[in-house]
Amino acid sequence: MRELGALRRDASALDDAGYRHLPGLVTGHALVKLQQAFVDALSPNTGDPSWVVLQQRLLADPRVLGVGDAIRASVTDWVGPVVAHCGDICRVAQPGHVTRPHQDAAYSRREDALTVWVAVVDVPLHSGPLIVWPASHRLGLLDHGPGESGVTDARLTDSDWHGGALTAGDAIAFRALTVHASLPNNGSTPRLSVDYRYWPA
Ligand SMILES: O=C(O)CCC(=O)C(=O)O
Repeated sequence: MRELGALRRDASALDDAGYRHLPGLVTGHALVKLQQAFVDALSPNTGDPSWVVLQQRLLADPRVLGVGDAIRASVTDWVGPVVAHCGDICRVAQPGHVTRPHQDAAYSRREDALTVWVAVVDVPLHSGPLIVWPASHRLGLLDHGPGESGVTDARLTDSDWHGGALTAGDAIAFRALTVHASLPNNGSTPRLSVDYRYWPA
């Protein structure tokens, strides 16, 4: 695996590589409030929430919505006007979790969408950061297996993945056709993140 970092930070990366690495995209009060929203939603006082309940709590939370709205301004600079909150997901990836390689367009059917995945906590390699297959958006929509089994394309085994440890507030923006996955969370704590999704306006 090669580092995301220095390679793909420039604005043209979304077209060339299908992703853009955005260290420190969310900082200061906005980051603290986003983290607190997760703490509140996961508080033992409110019970162990199911996936649906967690999404209902967090996706209606102004601290989560506010970050997505702020990122929309940047996304508009990169790709033109977009609509925010088009299928956002707040993730609590428990120890043992791994996300199989997939393209979001296989599920959303929106090849023109853009995702901005934000680390809510520090994500060292052993906690399962997001990784991307660079330039895979140029391959078109690939075959996906049933359920969440992901991409079945044989080229996957030879692909050169980009990824690395992330700090809270770091983000990766990627196109809906860019194949992405996560490393396994081999840590002892949940890996928290939000994927904000944007569609052309
Ligand atoms: O956070 C993950 O493990 C997966 C994220 C993802 O698939 C996405 O943002 O589309």
